[in-house]
Amino acid sequence: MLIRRPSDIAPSEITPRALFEDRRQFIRDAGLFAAAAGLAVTGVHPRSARAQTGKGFPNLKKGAYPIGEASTPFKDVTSYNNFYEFGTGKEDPAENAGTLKPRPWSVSVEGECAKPRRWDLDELLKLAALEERIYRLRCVEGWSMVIPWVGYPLAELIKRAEPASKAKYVEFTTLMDPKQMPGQRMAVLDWPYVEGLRIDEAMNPLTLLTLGLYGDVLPNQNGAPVRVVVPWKYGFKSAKSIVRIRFTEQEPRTAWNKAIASEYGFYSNVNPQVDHPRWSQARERRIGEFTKRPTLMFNGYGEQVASLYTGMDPKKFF
Ligand SMILES: Nc1nc2c(c(=O)[nH]1)N[C@H]1C(S)=C(S)[C@@H](COP(=O)(O)O)O[C@H]1N2
Ligand SMILES: [Mo]
Repeated sequence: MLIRRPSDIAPSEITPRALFEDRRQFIRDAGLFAAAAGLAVTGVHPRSARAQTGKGFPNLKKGAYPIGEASTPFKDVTSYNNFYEFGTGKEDPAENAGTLKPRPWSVSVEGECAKPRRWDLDELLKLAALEERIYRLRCVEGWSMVIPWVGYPLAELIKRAEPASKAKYVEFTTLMDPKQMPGQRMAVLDWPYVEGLRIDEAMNPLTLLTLGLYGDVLPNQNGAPVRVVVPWKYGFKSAKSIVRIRFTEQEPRTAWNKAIASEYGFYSNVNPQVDHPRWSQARERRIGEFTKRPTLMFNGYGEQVASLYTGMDPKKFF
């Protein structure tokens, strides 16, 4: 008997395959039960993708800034990752991130602001209307994806903290816990992973506080339960599994800048005209495609963000 009754099937068995086949609209239209009966026949899916609930987010708004490009398949989005806390290989995070416990979770918002406080994950999920934002993600190593994230502008959270005039930057810190993140036992980076933005970059409506992808919660390997996504910058600026957001007067010391300052600057805006010291950034390989495509200035988001850098030399502030 191949088809099991829906009650025998954990929701987590259903979602990845449904998503891999890009049948989300079908699920919405047909209802989850019908989809469950039809799709749960085979159980092949990436292991940590089970972190998805199968329930999805109700009332997801269609997001702003459509790009009119096909999303990278769910399977690639969740099995080809950079998340050095779980190993340095692209397949390592999907294999190893099962040790991360995304609940309970909270994010402390602190530093130069009038209203510092700790936000529980459930409070963050309710803070503002969740949208689906389909963004290009360009990795500094030369590959890219298109990912349907779920979240809302980080500005929604920032404004509630009432940043002080001294708050010139925002620092993001990933969880530090070698038990949950075994890669932190290796001195690849100076843990915890830290990233940062200028406060106007952090307040830009493109900058997304991200709580999901493909219509459901974030799989562990993609930075569960909450991360930042900054689509006009190289992927490493988008810190995963964050526990702290801090307003600072000084430019944050970021993990990659500390490791190799000559190669990874604070700004790291996607720019096909500014090469990495060891390779060109002019072209990129979209995961799933064979021929390389040209890399777009600001990853294609120049209209929204170019004005943030007026008068700054991109070769100096790389
Ligand atoms: N904490 C943490 N955040 C991280 C990384 C990491 O190693 N650790 N890798 C970055 C890099 S280099 C990229 S390209 C993106 C990849 O995000 P994705 O795996 O969800 O596509 O996450 C970024 N965020
Ligand atoms: Mo990256």
